[in-house]
Amino acid sequence: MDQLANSNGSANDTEVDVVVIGSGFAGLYALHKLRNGLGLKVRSFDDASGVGGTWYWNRYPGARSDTEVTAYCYSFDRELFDEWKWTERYPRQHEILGYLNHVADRFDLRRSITFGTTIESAWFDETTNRWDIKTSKGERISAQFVVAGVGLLSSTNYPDIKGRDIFAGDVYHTARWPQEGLDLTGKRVGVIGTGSSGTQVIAEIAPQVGQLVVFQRRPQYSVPAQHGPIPQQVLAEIKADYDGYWESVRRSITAFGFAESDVPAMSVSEEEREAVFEKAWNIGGGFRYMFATFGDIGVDPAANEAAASFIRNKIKEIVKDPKTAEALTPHDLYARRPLCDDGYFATFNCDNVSLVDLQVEPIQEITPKGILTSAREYELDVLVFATGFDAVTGNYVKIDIRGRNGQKLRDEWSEGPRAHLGLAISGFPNLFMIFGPMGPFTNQPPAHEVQVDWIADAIEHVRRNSLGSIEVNRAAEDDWVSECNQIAHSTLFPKVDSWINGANVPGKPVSVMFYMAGMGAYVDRLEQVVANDYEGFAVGAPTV
Ligand code: N01
Repeated sequence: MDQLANSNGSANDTEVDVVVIGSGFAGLYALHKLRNGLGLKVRSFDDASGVGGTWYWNRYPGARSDTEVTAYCYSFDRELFDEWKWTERYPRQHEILGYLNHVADRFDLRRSITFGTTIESAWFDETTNRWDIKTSKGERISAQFVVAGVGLLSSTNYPDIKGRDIFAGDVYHTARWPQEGLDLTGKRVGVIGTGSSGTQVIAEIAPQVGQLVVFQRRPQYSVPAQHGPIPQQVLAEIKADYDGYWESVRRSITAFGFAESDVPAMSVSEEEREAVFEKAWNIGGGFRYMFATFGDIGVDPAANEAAASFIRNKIKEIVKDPKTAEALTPHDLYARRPLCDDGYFATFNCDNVSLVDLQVEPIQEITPKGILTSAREYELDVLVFATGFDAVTGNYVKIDIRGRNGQKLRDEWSEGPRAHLGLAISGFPNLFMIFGPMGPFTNQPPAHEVQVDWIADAIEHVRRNSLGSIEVNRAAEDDWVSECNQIAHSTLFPKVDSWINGANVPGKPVSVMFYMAGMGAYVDRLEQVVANDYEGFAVGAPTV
C-alpha cells in the first residue's frame, strides 16, 4: 500500500495528474475513481477538517436527507451497498457522515486528502497545458486536470441585515453549526428562514427551547417526510436486481429511485386526483409528491395549482390558529425545490412557538437584544440563520480560477453561469465540475457517479491518446446553455424566485442554472458526446 501511496497521490506530491477539490459525496467518488480506478496520481483538498462535504458542515438539529436513502448512497460498489446498514429511510446527518467516513476508510482515500486547506487559485498555463494551483497553506501544486466537487449548496448565504454584529447573544448559520453541538434547552431562539434547513431545525428544536420565534419571509409548500425504517421489501427488490435498479434510477427524471408518473393531473377526476395526493401525503417525500403523483405538476399551471391547493388545505387542517395557518400558507406557484418535513406545520400549535410574518412586519435591524421588526422587538438568546446558500456557483467564484488568456471565471459568469453538460466550461481546458451549472436538476449521488464516470473516461481518452488537453467548444456550450434555457422556461420553476435560479442572493444574476429535461435525457446526451468522439470538445496536442 505504501508503494501505491507514493506512486499515486500522497500529501507531499506537488506535481500530480489530478487535483480534486472537495471530499463530499462527489469528491470522494472522484478520488476513488481516478486514483484507485485509473491509477492516476491524485491529490484532494477540503477546507473542512474531515470528509463529508455538506454532511460535514450541516450539523444543525434535525439535519437529515430528505431523499430516500436507497437512492441517496453510492451504487458503484455492490459490497458497500450490502454491508452498510442504514437505520432509517431518511438518515440523519451523523449517519450519512458516518457512511462517508466509512467510504473514505474502505477505499483508503484519506491519505490523498489534505484537510483544513482551501484552494485559493487555479490558473491554467497554456504553455504546459497544466493547472497551477495555490492553497491557503501557501502550497503550489501543478496538475494536468482539476476536478471540482465543491458542492452545489455549500457557500453560505447570510442576508445583509443591519446589526448582525452587535447582537449580544449567539449567532449561528445552519450550514456552519458547531461541531460539538449546542445546548438550546430553555433558550429564546429566533430562526430566520423556512426552507429545507429552516423547516428541519424548527421542528426539531421546538420541544427543547424555551421560546422559538420563526421569522418567515415567504411561506413554503411542504409535505410530510413520513420517517421510519427502510421497508424491507424495497431493499429486497433492489438487491434482487441491483444493476437494473440503478439503471432505472439513472434513466429516470429525478433519480430519486421511485416510479415517476406520466399521468397528466387534469386527465383524472378531482376525486381521483385528491386520492392520489392523499396517498402521496401518507407515503411521504417532497419529490415523490411532485413527481410520482402526476407527470405535469412542474409544467402545467392547472396541475400545479391542484397539487398546491391540496397542501394549502392540509395546512389549514393542521394549524389550529387560523391567522397563523394563513400566514403559513403559500399562494404562489408550487415551483421551488419541493420540501418534506417532520411535523413542521404542527410545530406552530406549540405554545412556545410563534411565527413572525415578515411580509406584515419586516425586519428593520438586529439589535443587541434580538430582532427589531416594524412592529416590535423580539428578545432572543440565540439567532439562527437558516438562510441557505449562494447555490451552484458560490464556491466556484470564491476561487480565483483563470483559464485561457488569463480569463477569470468570475468575469465569465458575471451575468450568470455558462457551462456545457454541467461539467465543462469553454476557455477552461482540463477543468471538470461535478454538478456544476447547467447540470441535471436531480438527486445528487447518482448524478455524481454518472458525471465522475464520464469525466474519468474523458481524462482517460486524453491520456490514452497522448493528448494534452480537452476543452469544450464555445459553440457547443452556447447550444447547451440555450437548450437549458429553453427547457427551463417550458417549466414553472423560473417563475418563482429561489436558489434554483440565483434569485435568493441579492445582486446575483437571476438565470437558468440547471438542465431540466431529467436525468435519463442527460445520460443520453453524455453517451452521445462520447459515441461521437467527444462531439463539441476540442482536444489539444501535448506541449513538451
Ligand atoms: O435554503 P433556502 P435552505 N430575510 O434558500 C429565507 C438543500 N437542503 O438551506 O423563502 C428573511 O431554501 C428564505 O426566504 P424566502 C435543499 O436542496 C437539503 O433551507 O426566500 N428570510 C428561505 O425561507 C434545499 O432546497 C436538505 O422568502 C430570508 C430561507 O431563508 C437547499 O439545500 C436540508 C432572507 C432559505 O431557504 C437550500 O435549503 C437542507 C432574508 N433577508 C438543505 N434571506 C435535506 O436534504 C433568505 N431568507 C433535507
